[in-house]
Amino acid sequence: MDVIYSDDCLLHDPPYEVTRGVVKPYVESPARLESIKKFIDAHGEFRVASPRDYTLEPVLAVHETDYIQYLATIYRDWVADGLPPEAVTGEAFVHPNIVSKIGKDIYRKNARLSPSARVGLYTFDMSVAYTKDTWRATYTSVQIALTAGHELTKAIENRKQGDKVPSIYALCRPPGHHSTCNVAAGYCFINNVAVVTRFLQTYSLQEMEALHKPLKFNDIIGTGELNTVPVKDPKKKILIVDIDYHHGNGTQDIFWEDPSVFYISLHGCPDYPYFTGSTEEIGAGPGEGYNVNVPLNPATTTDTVYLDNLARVLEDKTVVSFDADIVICSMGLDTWHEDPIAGMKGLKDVETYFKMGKLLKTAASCRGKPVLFVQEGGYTVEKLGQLAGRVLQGFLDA
Ligand code: SP5
Ligand code: ZN
Repeated sequence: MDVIYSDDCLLHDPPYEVTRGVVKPYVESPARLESIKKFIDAHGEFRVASPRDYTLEPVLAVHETDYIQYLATIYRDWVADGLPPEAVTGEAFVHPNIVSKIGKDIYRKNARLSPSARVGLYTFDMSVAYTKDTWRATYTSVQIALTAGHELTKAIENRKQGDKVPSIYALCRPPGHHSTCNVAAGYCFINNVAVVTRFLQTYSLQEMEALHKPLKFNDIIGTGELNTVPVKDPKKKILIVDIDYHHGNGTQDIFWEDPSVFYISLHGCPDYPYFTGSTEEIGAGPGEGYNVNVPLNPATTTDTVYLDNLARVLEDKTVVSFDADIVICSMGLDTWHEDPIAGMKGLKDVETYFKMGKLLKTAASCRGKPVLFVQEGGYTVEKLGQLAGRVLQGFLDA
């Protein structure tokens, strides 16, 4: 299996976060990625390659231009304002009940006046911190997902009868599934899975070939307005299976009204991000019925309970009849019982991860379908290589 990876993802290294009133070392650390990379390097079935650059065009098909400008400039503006250079963090957040009467145009204009206000406009919580190199790592992270999307498309188009099912792993950080089109949340800035979903749906192989160039970090500071990109019709159906411990509120939000993307999430409940993730959330308009949440009680979820739920949802007839062209796995590894910020109490067997990978190949909704694995959360640093590796090996083995 090809694995797309870059050392530039290690550059994002905030000193701290605030969790429940306590200042702690930033949990989403570069060491996480190094642990996984070590496992990948030690196992012959994986081949590591570097990302290419697909520009910001596919990113702007998902995220608001203002938001991307913000990600690229906030650190500079914060420091220029005399604020602490260690990290940018939120102070006041734009709670809906504070601004409901004055309307979006006015509060957005007000927020432009200070960096702190901009952080509050575009950030959900206090586990988000921006440093000098956050934009660079974030840019690289999404280019890793896009490179993986391009490689997978090549493998799909060149697939001959008898060839094994195409699969690839985007080994990236920062993760993405909490970020919406204009909000950073839960260590996530750009929604890597959402961007590569749209890329796979709307770019032909020829367009992918024409777009890419050697990776050159796009420091868009000072280049003025970014172009907004025209909306293109989705030509492929994507099934997203989010196995991160946390609900992928961002991915759900982005595809809420979209019947071409089926979003499934298994997650601990009640827990962060708190306001989303119930079974009632099924999508809306044409997207109604294309969003399935499986909240699980972290205190009572065991290896068997987890696998039974994953199997059940992947065998569900609405998911099977959706008949996806491609499956994307939002691969969080924070379900592990020892995870410092998450974890299902009874999920204790590493072989459960092998079985998760296997299900992504054998379940009726996934059988024969190409799979793109994209790294999300997971914080038991020393264990992560093994957990990631077993998911991928479970897929390869089945
Ligand atoms: C990508 C990802 O996994 N993001 C997670 C962000 C979580 N940030 C808030 C952490 C809150 C810690 N809650 C402790 C609950 C213990 N059950
Ligand atoms: Zn998570």
